[in-house]
Amino acid sequence: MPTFPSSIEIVDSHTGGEPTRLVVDGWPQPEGETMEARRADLASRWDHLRQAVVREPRGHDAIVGGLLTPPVEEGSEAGVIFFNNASYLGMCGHGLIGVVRTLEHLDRVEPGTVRLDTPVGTVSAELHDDKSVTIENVPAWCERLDVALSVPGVGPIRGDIAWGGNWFFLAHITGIDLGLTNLEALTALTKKIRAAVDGAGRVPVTDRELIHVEIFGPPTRDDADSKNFVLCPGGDYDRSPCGTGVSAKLAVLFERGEIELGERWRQESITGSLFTCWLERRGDDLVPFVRGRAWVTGRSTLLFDPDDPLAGGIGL
Ligand code: PYC
Repeated sequence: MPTFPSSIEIVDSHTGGEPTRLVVDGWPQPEGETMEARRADLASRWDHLRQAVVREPRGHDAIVGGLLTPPVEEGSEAGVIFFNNASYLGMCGHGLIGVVRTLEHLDRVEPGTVRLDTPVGTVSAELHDDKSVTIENVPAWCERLDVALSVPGVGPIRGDIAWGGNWFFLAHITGIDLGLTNLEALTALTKKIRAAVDGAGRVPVTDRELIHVEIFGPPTRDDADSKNFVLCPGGDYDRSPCGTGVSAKLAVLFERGEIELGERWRQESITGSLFTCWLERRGDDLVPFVRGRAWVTGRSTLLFDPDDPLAGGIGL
């Protein structure tokens, strides 16, 4: 029988519309010398807490959760393991921006640089005086361009596979309305594409379930270069422009020779929020930078009554 603590302390925020729920106390710490080991320990021993914190009735499908841990690297402020209604994430761009604002809210950081350890590497972030945050993400790369896929109910399509802290399939689909009124069709289409990508075994097996699907189109804001729709692994869509998704997009644009190092790319989300992003080179690595804003929306105590049959959340 899974056991629950009597309470868990959380701070909620949103980054460009996408929620982050940071667990700051009450959750037994996972064991391990590395963040990857801690994520594996969390998944094997405390997965019921992941589900309880982000799923209904305490959460909802759009929430990305984060568990704050002690750091593993010298000079880091903390570690963070991101998760959602379906599984665990490598990195999370909007989530990291939310974590930095949350740490500021908790008086743990001030404007300046802060380093945070994640299961896929240490990420540096700059909290600016205007409260926006720039993250220096883990290196991004383009795995494969122009992958041909046959999508049942859609037909043949092409797309690129890239890593930006999570795996992404960037579908070449044009002429579809990227408006909030078209969410149902966008979700149905990207779910079909994801099933076809999974079925084709195009990404490393252990990460296959973490594939996100992105579609791009013309922006609606004058100050943006592109607008996107991003399907997350749990079946809901990203309300922000997706920090790891735009990192993957930059890697593809660079591979195609469509963007230069340092050149700004302004990515609009389906909700109209904006991230400003660019690439820099560090040795052989292409490092994406993503600047956006988050707002703290709540601070609460989740309660777990031993009598509650839904203490562990409602399954998918
Ligand atoms: O911002 O990287 C991101 C992200 C991943 C899933 C939801 N948001």
